[in-house]
Amino acid sequence: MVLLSKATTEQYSYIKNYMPTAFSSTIPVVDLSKPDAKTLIVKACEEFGFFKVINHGVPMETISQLESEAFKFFSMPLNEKEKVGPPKPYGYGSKKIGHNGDVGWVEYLLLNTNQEHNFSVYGKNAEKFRCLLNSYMSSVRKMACEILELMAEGLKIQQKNVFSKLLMDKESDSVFRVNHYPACPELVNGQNMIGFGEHTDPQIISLLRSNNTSGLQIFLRDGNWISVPPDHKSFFINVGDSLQVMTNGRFRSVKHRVLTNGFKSRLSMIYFGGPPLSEKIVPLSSLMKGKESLYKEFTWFEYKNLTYASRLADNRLGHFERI
Ligand code: GA4
Repeated sequence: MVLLSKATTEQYSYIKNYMPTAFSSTIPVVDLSKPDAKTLIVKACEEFGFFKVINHGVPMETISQLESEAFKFFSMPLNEKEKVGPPKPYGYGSKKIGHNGDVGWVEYLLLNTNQEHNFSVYGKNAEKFRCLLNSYMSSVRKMACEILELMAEGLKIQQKNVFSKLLMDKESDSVFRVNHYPACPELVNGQNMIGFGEHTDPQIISLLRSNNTSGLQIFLRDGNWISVPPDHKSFFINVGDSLQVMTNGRFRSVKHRVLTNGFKSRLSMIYFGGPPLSEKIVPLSSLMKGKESLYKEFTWFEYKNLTYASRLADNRLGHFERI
């Protein structure tokens, strides 16, 4: 990544009225190997839309090897990285996020989990990178399905695979993202720059892991941002907007953002589990029990189009709320 001059950094957002937040110890931790996992998952999704997972079953070996390949990719010269092509919709991006003017102190790779990419442009380690990505993505999708099935059980839904089948569908519109946040040399009046601005994820569920560098923050219902202590061995799970709708608002998608770190670079990898484009995103009838749907009907295709036409911080679900 090219270092930015002070003049350039002025275009970037800073945290307004930034108060250093203490690392939170309130983030729920779910041990997937324990019998109470399903109850804890439901509680965490209702209260935070966010939780940490341990005993997740993704081999640490795959994780560290992929992380090291990703670091190698991002250390290549910009013109080499740009050979991957722009992130429209999949490719390499730097500083610009989406297509509507959002920027952040970040460079990234966006990949579609179902498409074969042309890895020859990824430098001499292309084949290794491709294999590691494939095995990481299939382990993480397996974990995502396991979590979604525990959710269905915890919600006492008879059809255990009601959510997970959407990720298992061969048309599932899932995305994989690798974000690299270089240590940010520019601190203005002690304020950290935004790496990735606040937003909710539009899909069903997101599974994130990072190296041991802090930066991720989540927005609590009481109106406070809290910092998520980094933990390179665990995964962090976000409820996405589509799951909020499918549970008729019982689970809430979590607003989150990433701040840059002044000293260390942060590398995160996120699997966004999405449904097929034609899927209708509606509350599950078993969760309605005579209640009205809080949302107008839409397909994932319609929601995705709206997402890509919006700015990061926009309230996308607001367009579909019944008043
Ligand atoms: C947020 C979640 C995923 O990273 C993503 C992002 C997408 C992008 O980077 O192209 C978006 C963003 C995300 C929501 C609003 C739009 C689209 C950037 C942006 C400004 C890949 C996604 O699906 O939605």
